[in-house]
Amino acid sequence: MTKNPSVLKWLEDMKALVTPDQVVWIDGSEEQLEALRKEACSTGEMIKLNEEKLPGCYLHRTAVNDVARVEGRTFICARKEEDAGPTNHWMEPQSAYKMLYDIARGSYKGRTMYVIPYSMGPIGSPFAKIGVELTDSIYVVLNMAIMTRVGNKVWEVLGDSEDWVRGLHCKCDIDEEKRYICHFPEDNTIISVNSGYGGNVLLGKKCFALRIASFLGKNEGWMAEHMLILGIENPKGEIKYVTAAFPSACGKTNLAMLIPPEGYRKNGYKVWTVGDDIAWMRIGPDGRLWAINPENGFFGVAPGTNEKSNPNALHTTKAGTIFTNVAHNLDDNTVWWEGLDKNPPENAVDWKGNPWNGKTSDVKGAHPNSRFTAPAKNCPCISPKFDDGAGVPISAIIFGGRRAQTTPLVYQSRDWNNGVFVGSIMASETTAAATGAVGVVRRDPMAMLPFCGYHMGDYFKHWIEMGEKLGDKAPKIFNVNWFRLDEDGNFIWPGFGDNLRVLEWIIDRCEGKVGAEETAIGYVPKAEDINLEGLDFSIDTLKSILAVNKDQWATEAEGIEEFYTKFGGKLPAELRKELDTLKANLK
Ligand code: GTP
Ligand code: SPV
Ligand code: MN
Repeated sequence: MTKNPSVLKWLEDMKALVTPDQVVWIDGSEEQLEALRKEACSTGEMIKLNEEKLPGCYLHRTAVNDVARVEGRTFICARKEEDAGPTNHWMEPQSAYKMLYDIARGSYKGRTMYVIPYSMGPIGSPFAKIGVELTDSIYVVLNMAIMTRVGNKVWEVLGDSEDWVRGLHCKCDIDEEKRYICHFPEDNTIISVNSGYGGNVLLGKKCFALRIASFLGKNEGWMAEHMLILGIENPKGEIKYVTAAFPSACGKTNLAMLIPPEGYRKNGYKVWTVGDDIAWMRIGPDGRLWAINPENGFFGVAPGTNEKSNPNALHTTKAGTIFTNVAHNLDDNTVWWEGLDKNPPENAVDWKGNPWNGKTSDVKGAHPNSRFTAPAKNCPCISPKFDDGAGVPISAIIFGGRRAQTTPLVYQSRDWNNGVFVGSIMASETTAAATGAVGVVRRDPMAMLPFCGYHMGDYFKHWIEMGEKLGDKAPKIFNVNWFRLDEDGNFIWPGFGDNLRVLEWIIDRCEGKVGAEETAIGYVPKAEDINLEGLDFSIDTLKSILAVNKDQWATEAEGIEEFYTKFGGKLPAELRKELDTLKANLK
């Protein structure tokens, strides 16, 4: 398969450690993947779904204690503790290797080692990076084959280079007490043990494409971000691309696949999906910021996805998709989740594997973090630029989170550094995407709190420096909040497709076509500049969610002040200055 000495040496070492019965090289062929699907079905690891309704689709259930990322057990193993920074858990690398090897030793006994060569980014793109994942799970192989570009082509591109990321995954016995997701940025290495859940084990995704890649990006002068990428085509056929960073389960997939409201569709607006979770961005030959999506599929949240909220996502999951931890409808061998429709199946099995009647049961059929793994090419609005190794030029960067109050529907930063400040102070209510309490407001800078592979103070500095390099070609920076609640706890803004109304204002601002109101926090739209045509939504309500409440923001500023103390001397002076300006503005 490959004669790459660094790959072969590492493989020999890992084989000696985990002692598999056999080694299978994943070549990327459909025949091999099909044989693995059959094998997984024969052992019960996967269930083949109704071939007529869901061709090529499968259901998998993870262990009940293994349904989300585990931030408390995720480590950055830099040689110096300071390099992991105050927002990451740290372990000294030598003792981490020892502990992990002790857990991994002999764990493939009686099992098969699958060797997965994969490319993050279109193979051969100047943005792309290569990884090799070793796993004892067919489910991981099949998911990686959807989420990344796998197979022999990757070896060809790699040649004898030593520039690739090592990933060892051992399922072991899914023991929570021995679950570790460890990253060694200085060694380009990831080791994940005792889990079988996506974000912990699909090592190309969060582990490589964010934690390791953010570290590489800082050293090499590019950016790896937790961002969707989408293109907005106007009636003249011009396409502008934006990226958006929202924390986990805060609407990236939904915004990336947005269907314009009817009036916009009639006028010829279209939205093109380039990515739904991760963006790698570099300064292009023209001095602008260009982005690719390093992934090849979508690992999306199932609950809440329906014909109204996100028809494109739903359509994307109709073939070649692996569903994880959703309910199994036994009547027609299909799947169901909360929020799919108002007709839950009566004769079903819930995500835990127990018999389940959706009409009478008071427990959920699908886990709130149940997911679909679907090929990007299935998406009806996938961008023609999806496979373009040069990427797409970015006009605007949008930050956002889930805030019941305080943060307006949308505002624009004054300039790049103020925009970095806006990203650094992001806060959002926690979701089911990670284990732990749900609905607690926490600071999540740039939606990267769980994913930044080094000191977050250095990460802020890297953002500031990217802005210096980009100069007047830098994208404009905005913040959005679709999640303001009324007194009864209902979302005020309709969201989903109607978010295009806000994107239109953002694009118009980038082009200098529309004015704004300057406030203490930045530029807020004049209510009449947000197009409400065809929407049953009053301009007064709009004003209420555009308002900047100085008392709430004064409390916010105190919270930011406290949050910033974490970074000590590593907090860039530029951000300190931005906070002082905010406080002065609020006086
Ligand atoms: P990860 O894959 O975890 O990174 O999540 P994500 O950011 O892609 O989130 P996703 O688009 O899957 O949305 C998560 C949840 O937010 C779903 O339950 C959606 O229904 C809900 N959601 C998304 N967009 C909106 C919106 O505009 N308004 C409201 N109210 N809810 C939304
Ligand atoms: C997220 O949690 O942000 C996800 C899903 O996109 S996971 O792959 O689990 O990280
Ligand atoms: Mn995500």
